[in-house]
Amino acid sequence: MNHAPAAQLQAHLNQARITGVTITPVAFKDPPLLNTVGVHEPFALRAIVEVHTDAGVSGFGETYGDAGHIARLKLAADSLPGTDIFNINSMRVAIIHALHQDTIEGGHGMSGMVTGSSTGDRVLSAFDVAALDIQGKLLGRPVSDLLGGAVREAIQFSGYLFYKWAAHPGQAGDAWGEALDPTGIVRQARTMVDRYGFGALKLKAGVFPPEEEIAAIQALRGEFPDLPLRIDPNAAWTVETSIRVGKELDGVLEYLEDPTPGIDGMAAVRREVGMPLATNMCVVSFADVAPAVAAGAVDVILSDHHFWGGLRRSQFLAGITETFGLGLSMHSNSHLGISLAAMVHLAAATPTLDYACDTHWPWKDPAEDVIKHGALKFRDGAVEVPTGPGLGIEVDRDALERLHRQYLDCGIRSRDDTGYMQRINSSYQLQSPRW
Ligand code: GKR
Ligand code: MG
Repeated sequence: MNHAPAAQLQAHLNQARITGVTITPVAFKDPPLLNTVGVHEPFALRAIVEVHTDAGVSGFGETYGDAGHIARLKLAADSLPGTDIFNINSMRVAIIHALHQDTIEGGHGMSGMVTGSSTGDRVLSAFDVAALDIQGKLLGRPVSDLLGGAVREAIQFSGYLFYKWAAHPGQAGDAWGEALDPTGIVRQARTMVDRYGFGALKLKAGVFPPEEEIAAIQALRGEFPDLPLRIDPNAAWTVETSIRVGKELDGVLEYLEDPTPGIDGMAAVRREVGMPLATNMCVVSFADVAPAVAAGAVDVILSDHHFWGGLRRSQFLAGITETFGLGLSMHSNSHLGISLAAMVHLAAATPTLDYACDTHWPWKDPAEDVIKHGALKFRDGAVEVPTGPGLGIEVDRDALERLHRQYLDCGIRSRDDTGYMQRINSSYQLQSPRW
C-alpha cells in the first residue's frame, strides 16, 4: 500500500495555522425597505473576513459592516495568528480574551432591532465560518460534511416581503416599485414567487397600523391560498394589540414573529394566542434561552449564525431547541453570497430546521456580490447545497475591490434606519411598542 498521498495530506494539515486576517468592509445597493425603526439606507454594509494560513489556503466569512463591529473584528483578528485552523474552540477563547476590555461603542449591525446578542459570539461568527471554509478546502469536503453531513440537498427559503417606497429620495425608482398597501404587497409577492418560486412568505410589518397589515396578510392569503404566511412587526405592538392581531390571524399564519417586546410580553401573548410565536428579538443569545423556556415565551427560535457564534454554535442552539421541543427557523439581514453559502451549509446539516429560512437575497442588485456567479442559484424557492470543498463558492477579488470602493465612497459607516428616516421626515419618532 502506498502511504505517500496520506503523508502529504498529513504534512499539509499539520501546517494549517493562522498567519493573518484581512478584513474588507463593503457596501452594496439597498432599496428603501421600511420597518418599524425606519427605512433601509441606500447602501447596506458588510465586512468580508479572509483568514490566511501557512498551508497556503485561505477561507472567508461575512458579517456586519458597522464601524464598531469592524473595530472588534480587528481586535479579534490580532489575537489569532498561530492558532490551529482546526481548533475553533481555541479561536473562541482568544477572541473572548481579546474583547475582554472592549470599550468600543455600537456595532450591532441591526439598527437597534437586535441588541442583546453576545458580543463574543457575534465577533466569532465570521472567523468560525472562515475556519470551516479552510478546513473543508484542506480536506476536499464541503462545510456541510464538517457539520455532520447534509440531510437535504436543497434549502427552502421564504419570500421576504417589505413595504417600500418607489425610490430613495432624489434617486430613480427601482424595478420593484412602491408597496405601501395590500395591493402593492400582493404585487411584490407575485413577482417574488414567480421569479424565485418561494413556497412560504413573510411580511415585514410594524410599519402601518395593524389593521392595514392584517389586510395585507388577508390579501396574500387570497392570492396564495396554499403558501405558509408569517408576519414580523419587530415588537411594534403592545401585548393587547398582539393578542388581538394573533386572534384575528389564527389559522391564517404559520407563525407570528416578535409581535411585542421582551420575554414577559411574548409569554403574555402566547398564553392567549393559539398559533406558534417565533422570535429573533427576545432570544438572541444562549443566556436568553433558559428564561424564555421558563416563561413559556416562544414556540420557534429564528437562529442566525451571524450572532449565535457561527455554524457550530448554531447547531448547539439546534440541539437546545430540539431538547425543549421548540421549533427552529432562520433569521436574515441584508447579506451577500458568502453568508448565503454559510446559511445553506448550516441548514443542510441541521435536521430539525424544518421551516423555510429567511433571506434578504431578492433585495440585492443581482449584479452586486463578492462571489463569482453560478455557485448559488434559487430554483423552486430553494438553493442547492454546494458540494465543492469548503463553502463551495469562489470570491471574485475584483468585485470585492469594487464593493470596497463603494463602501469608501458611500460615507455610511453604521446601519442607521432611524436616522435616515428622520433625515427624510423630521417628525419621525422611534417607538416600541408603537401600536
Ligand atoms: O431588514 O429591515 C430589515 C429587517 O427588519 C431586519 O433588520 C430584521 O432583523 O429581518 C429581521 C427580522 O426578522 O427581524
Ligand atoms: Mg424577525
